[in-house]
Amino acid sequence: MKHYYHPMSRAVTTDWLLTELETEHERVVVDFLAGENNTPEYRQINPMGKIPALVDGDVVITETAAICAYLADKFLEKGFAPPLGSSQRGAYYRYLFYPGSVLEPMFTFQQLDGAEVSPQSAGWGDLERCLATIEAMTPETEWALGSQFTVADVVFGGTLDFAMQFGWLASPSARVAGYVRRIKDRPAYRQSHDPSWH
Ligand SMILES: N[C@@H](CCC(=O)N[C@@H](CS)C(=O)NCC(=O)O)C(=O)O
Repeated sequence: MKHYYHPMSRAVTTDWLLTELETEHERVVVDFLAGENNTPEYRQINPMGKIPALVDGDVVITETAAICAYLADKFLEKGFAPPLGSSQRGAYYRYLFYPGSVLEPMFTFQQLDGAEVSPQSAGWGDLERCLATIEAMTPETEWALGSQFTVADVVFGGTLDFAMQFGWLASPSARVAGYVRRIKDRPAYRQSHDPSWH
């Protein structure tokens, strides 16, 4: 495994977990302060240009919490995640998702006080990087993980659909628009988004 890392970054969290797991890996320092995250090679790994990233064979994982979840599952026997089916799974997911989706934006915005947010320190970077990442993560056919529709489509596709409806994603590419169309064509989607219900 290759861990793309910098000591002054969120990658210390993933480094910490790798250390707890006592697992062998290669540490690749990406000096984002010197712009090493902006090379085409690194953007291939993470179109967001963010660290950390973990490459395990063919598998590329970005986002601190996703990397931690992946490692916990890969080394399930080490006990860093409650087993599938355990009632603790609910609390576990909450601890994983709440920091990135709620705490980080809240703390970042409350620091602003009229100043502009720095794309280098804000986890969400900027619109341009997000659009490139959405493009890279959107499947050209079928679903996020291939032929099987999964929760990845419900969460990721559902967010894209929401963003289109609210005009946040004003000019989606044909690839994104096609994916959202496939999402909207699902009978369960239609049932739960039935306008007559309101
Ligand atoms: N949501 C991402 C955020 C990662 C992030 O913002 N990393 C910063 C360092 S702490 C970074 O790579 N900044 C470089 C840049 O955006 O140019 C995660 O949790 O992994």
